[in-house]
Amino acid sequence: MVEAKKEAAPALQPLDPIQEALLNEVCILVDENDQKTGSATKKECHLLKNGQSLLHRAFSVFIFNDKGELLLQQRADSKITFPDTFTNTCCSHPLAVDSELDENSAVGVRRAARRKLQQELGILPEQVPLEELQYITRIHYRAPSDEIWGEHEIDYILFMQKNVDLVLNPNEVKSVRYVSQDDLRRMIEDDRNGNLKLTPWFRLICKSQLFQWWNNLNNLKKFEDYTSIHRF
Ligand code: DMA
Ligand code: MN
Repeated sequence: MVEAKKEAAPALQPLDPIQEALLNEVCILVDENDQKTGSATKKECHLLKNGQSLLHRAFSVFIFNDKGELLLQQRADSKITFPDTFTNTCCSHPLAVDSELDENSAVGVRRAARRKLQQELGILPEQVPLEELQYITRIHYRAPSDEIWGEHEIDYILFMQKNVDLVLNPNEVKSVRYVSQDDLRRMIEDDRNGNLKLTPWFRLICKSQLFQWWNNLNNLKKFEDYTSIHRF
């Protein structure tokens, strides 16, 4: 009897089907100076090869309410990278389409942020006028998520202070909370003690300039820096 040929072991863990479909999005590849070099799928951008993944453009949004509290999200368990971790309001990638490639005043990145604020948190675009999303600066960092997936990004930091209405997308977001600076300091301590997990980029931003920016929500212009890319 001929034995049936054994199928090769699947390379990847079963993925959430909605998140797996989103791996076909096309992201923007950049060099270390954030100059566009091409494009690649979200999957290609986040699959580690020899512990490295392709450098691509991303954004991190920080929304504050009128009390000056920061809106955090806990990522859903279905997220392929960094599930169940606490992080800033919303993160994702501008796509390689004309509207989101537009580098004029980082408008492409801000359009992408408005798109994802709606898709993840149900914030209507009317509540996110592009001119209110304040672009501060860029950071360059890398972080593995597990042995298969990881991040390697030039990340645009965007701030907005506004009371927004939320309708959570459970495939993206497990929970949200508004935190004061003291609340966040306690969470940073809990992350250190292993009682909860922050995402690596949020950890880096907390450690570097977040609190300084946070203390100057009405006066952020002086921190705008569109020439440097802060490397971590
Ligand atoms: C990617 O965020 C962007 C940063 C800054 C880490 P993400 O994993 O939440 O992206 P997406 O929501 O598109 O999966
Ligand atoms: Mn990424």
